[in-house]
Amino acid sequence: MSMGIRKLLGGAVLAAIVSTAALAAPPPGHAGNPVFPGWYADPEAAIFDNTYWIYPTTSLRYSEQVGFDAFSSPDLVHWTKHANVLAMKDIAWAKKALWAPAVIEKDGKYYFFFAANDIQSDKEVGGIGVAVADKPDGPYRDLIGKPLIDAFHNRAQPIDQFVFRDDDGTYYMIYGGWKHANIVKLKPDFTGVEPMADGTVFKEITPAKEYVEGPLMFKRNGKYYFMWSEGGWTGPDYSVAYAIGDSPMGPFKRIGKILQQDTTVATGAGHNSVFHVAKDDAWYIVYHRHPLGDKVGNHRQVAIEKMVFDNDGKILPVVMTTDGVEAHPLR
Ligand code: FUB
Repeated sequence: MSMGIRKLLGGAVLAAIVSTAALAAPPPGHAGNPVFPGWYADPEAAIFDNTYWIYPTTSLRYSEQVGFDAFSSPDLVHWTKHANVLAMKDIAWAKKALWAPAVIEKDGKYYFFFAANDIQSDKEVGGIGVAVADKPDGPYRDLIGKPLIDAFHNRAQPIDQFVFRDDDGTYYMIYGGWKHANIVKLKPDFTGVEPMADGTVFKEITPAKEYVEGPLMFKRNGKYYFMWSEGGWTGPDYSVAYAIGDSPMGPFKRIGKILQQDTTVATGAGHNSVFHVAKDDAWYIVYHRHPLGDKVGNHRQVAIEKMVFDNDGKILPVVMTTDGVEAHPLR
């Protein structure tokens, strides 16, 4: 669309037209964005047994945010919904709201880490919990009957956990809201945390003053990539930035934003995770965003785009689309 036509139409009309276009069918062989219907956020991306999985937050009012759905796909285009794989009624200590899954497989079991109750101080019960199942789609049951992390450490709210397995088989959890990020070493059976080599249990790795929440870590060519969200999740400026370090503990220096609103596509793009397809080294960023012109904070939808690195290993700015990615079968 030319700039002249854009000006003629004005922002509101253009937003309505673009929103309608977003509902149109994607080109053949493309996933389309959002990738599945419904208000969902904080997507956790995982590949289990040659199948793509996305575990999102159900983005509703707290009183309705009482369970998790999961989505699976053989090719990034065709998605199957698995309803209510973990429910609040099966977590005795969870009373208020559930969000931000992190799901891993170990020794044939699936571990589902989640945040519950949105605790505002150490006086409240809640924090980060863990559930276990025999299949990726559950049913998941609470592993330890209490939160795994139940208090503030280094001023980090115990939410938004991500579990990272290093090459030596050590599992770390990176987590934290309220502008602080911690890393902890998980016990091999995930029933708790244990001290790291230097004796620290809760090590702060907040990478920059802009850090807000939604941390994620992955390793590529021997380097540790740390991604996180900045801005407020209910508004348009929510975005994703990253750093690269030589160890899971950093130090991490912010390189810059790689995903942010595009006023012709969507706003509030953040809280991401990634798919890495080992067979052809393809990378995808999975994130949530608000539809254009929609000011309701919980109106978040899950989208996927290609994630591309330059020759120096830097992540190129992500281009948000409504077409979504092309089919990428795993089998
Ligand atoms: O979905 C609830 C909150 O929204 C998450 O904890 C944040 O990361 C933000 O995405």
